[in-house]
Amino acid sequence: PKEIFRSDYTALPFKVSNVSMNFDIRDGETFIESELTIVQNTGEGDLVLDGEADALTLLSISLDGKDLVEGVDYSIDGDTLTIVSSLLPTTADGTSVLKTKVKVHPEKNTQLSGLYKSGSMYCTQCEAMGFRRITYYPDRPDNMAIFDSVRIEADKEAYPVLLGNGNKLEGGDVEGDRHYAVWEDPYPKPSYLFCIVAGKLGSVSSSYTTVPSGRKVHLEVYSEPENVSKLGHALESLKKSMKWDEDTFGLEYDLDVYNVVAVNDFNMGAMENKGLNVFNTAYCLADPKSATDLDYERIESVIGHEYFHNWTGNRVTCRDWFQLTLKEGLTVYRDQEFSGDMMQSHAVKRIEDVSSLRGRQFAEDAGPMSHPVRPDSYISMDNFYTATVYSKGAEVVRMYRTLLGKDGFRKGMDLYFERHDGNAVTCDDFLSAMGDANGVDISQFSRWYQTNGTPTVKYSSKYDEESKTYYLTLTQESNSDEPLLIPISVGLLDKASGEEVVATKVLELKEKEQTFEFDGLNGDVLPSMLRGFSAPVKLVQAEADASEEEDLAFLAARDTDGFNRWEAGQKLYTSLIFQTLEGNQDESKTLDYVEEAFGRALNMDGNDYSIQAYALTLPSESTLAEEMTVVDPVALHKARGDVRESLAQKYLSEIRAKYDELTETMESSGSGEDIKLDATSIGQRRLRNVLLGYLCCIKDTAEERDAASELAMKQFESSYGMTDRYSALNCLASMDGEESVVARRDAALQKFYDDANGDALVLNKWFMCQAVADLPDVLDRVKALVKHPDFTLTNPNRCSSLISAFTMNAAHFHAEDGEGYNFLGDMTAQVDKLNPQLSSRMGRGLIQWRKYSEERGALMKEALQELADMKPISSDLFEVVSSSLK
Ligand code: DPP
Ligand code: ZN
Repeated sequence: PKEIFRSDYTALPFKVSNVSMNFDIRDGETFIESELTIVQNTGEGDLVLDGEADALTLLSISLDGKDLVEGVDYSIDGDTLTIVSSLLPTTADGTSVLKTKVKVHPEKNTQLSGLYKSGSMYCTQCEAMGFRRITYYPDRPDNMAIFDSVRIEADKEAYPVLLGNGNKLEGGDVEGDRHYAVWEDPYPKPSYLFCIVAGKLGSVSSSYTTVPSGRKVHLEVYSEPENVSKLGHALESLKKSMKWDEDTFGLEYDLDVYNVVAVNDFNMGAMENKGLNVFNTAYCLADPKSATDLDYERIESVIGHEYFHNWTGNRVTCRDWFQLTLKEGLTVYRDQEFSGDMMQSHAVKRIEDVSSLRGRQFAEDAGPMSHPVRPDSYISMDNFYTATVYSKGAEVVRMYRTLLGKDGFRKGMDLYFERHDGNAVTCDDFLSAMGDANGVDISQFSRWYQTNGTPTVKYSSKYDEESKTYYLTLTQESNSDEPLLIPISVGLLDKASGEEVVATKVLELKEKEQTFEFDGLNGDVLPSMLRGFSAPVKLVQAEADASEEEDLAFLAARDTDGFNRWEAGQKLYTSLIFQTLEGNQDESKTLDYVEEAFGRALNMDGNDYSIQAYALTLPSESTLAEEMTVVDPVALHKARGDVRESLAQKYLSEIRAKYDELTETMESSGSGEDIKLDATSIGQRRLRNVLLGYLCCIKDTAEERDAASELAMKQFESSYGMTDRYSALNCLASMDGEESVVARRDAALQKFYDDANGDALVLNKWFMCQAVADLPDVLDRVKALVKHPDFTLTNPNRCSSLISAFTMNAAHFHAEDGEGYNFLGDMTAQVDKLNPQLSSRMGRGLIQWRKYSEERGALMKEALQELADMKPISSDLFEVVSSSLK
């Protein structure tokens, strides 16, 4: 496998300006003709077309009407086809027309890249490098071409719907019970945004009129016919996204049609193909009986994400794949803001996003696959659709917003589009637009693009009584030799009164060390640091002082910043969990502070139910693991569980009273079949399920186990909506012991399975809740489920819902005998033969071996080595595995 470097970028000598294609879809094979108009770009070099040898059979090739001869006019070497440059245009305005015809086998394409078959439909996935599995082409994003005409022909009865990018030009019948459609996309686009779909599809449709242009856009969301009743939420979310982008960034949609197709077998969440998005069914289909609140929220945010790509990604795209964060970081930032607006709570959204960043991206950045948001090299680009490029990339964009302010950020966005619409550009271009639009030099900020790892910011402070001045000293440490530009949002609270005396202020940390002064104060203050998590860093107090936890307790109660109130509580929980882990909890006052914070959260007034739920939730094991030098997942799981149980015991009656009160409120507001999706209803369910979790973690005695399983069973049986039902099932799935308890667990699992009635997304949930269950024999259960008739390795959702879910079940996956590692290794090896994008994701479960004890690390390495020695191995998996064995 070959490593590609960012520094090696060169512009194309020749490029394709216009494309016409014809897809002739037949049973078992599809014939694809392409007509490419070739023009000079730099003119220096050969015309090299990408075409994957394993996928394409070349049937004919001609240039300007003349058949080309292999070895004379062109040559094929591995996955490229090179045309002798003397045959090509010699002037800047000359053109040549290259025609090729290839044959592909979509039915056999288990990689789900290029043209493939999912269930009864044909669809394509071209990002990042799938188009080279469809035809010979300069398959890189800086070749933006106009696809004048894409004709699709197929059997009329089996594939009545034929879709392409852009607008439909014409359609009609063809001899032999076949039919065709021709699509045209007037906007220049890179090949990764190409898409066709053919299938027997149902749909829902609507329209949206853009503002201010008044363009009437036809919106249509498609799926297999049996799922049509679950498409409404996606359609509504699309309209909300369109309006939000107009209101927030002045960006309008630019075609007359916007189609979305839900596909069951899909490697990603969704794909922003121009005018024809393809969605993983898990991010598109929803009804109250099958989808949780989280599913609904995720659909809205991913619909938003793909829609927002139309400007940040499609109209302005990436010059090369190293720039992926240019479109993904920016678009994730946009979808986060959209969701925050839709939820009417940016604090809730921020808590969720930061939790995910810490739980996933921080770990990635500390491991062998650590890379800057703009990587310097790759073997397989598919491996760089990472938490770093996406989530940390979004944090990088958020920092521009924090540094430049709302209006400054908008000015930067406007200039970015003004300069680059229709072009393929770089992260540097984005930075320049942000700086130039605001007349500021932010070149120092570019270091964020080239620095991997999570920086640490340390702070220390002192208050000078005499001058009534507070001095805050910040230092930074990172993998960058030169200091980063880090926005640190700070507020100050008066220690005596608890009032906020300095409102949120953005400090620009530009040096390795810097002291900021706040004068005119009335007395000593407490800083509320890094408000709203203003930078993706680890914040630590320089000298831990005796009052640190007292200060956290104060902030957990008094901070005016919703995110930081939550954060202070999380730090207290973390401290208690680590003390429990180390067995030295006794002398400290931490327990008092934690109980105080927990009790206060439990009795919070008002109806900010989601905030309340998150304030009562302990940090996840993956977030906690980030703070340990050597991770012992079994001990960590136990310590966290002990803290959880002790809180549940201490507050048992209050938790139960609150749970019952919420049950009553929800019933009287007419929950039943009418599942409401407003923030209050979602928050109530979220809180009640957190409380159920506490009530069900008390299970030391037979009576306690019986009571817990009875309560969970009651919720399971009485709830109509999936959120409450699935929460209850998750509690039940981890219950063990007496016959009555086991009987309830098994009955609930059976009922859930039966009620699913074959619904793929509900079955995924059924597999997942068993994979993450806290049962001593969970691995045996998972192995048995691999043999279940509904299990398959060919569907990424199904595979992940069992195998990847199990690897998240850290205490069991990391069992000391190493069986979890062997199991993952075996499964990964099998999947690698089918779908390398999926196997390389699975293989990541093993690569962090340096984080664990010597014994565990050695066992993980053994499993990795077996994968590394496998022949053949995909380059995707090879890159991941070898990175960690270096
Ligand atoms: N479809 C994926 C996304 O939207 C990759 N572009 O993030
Ligand atoms: Zn994206």
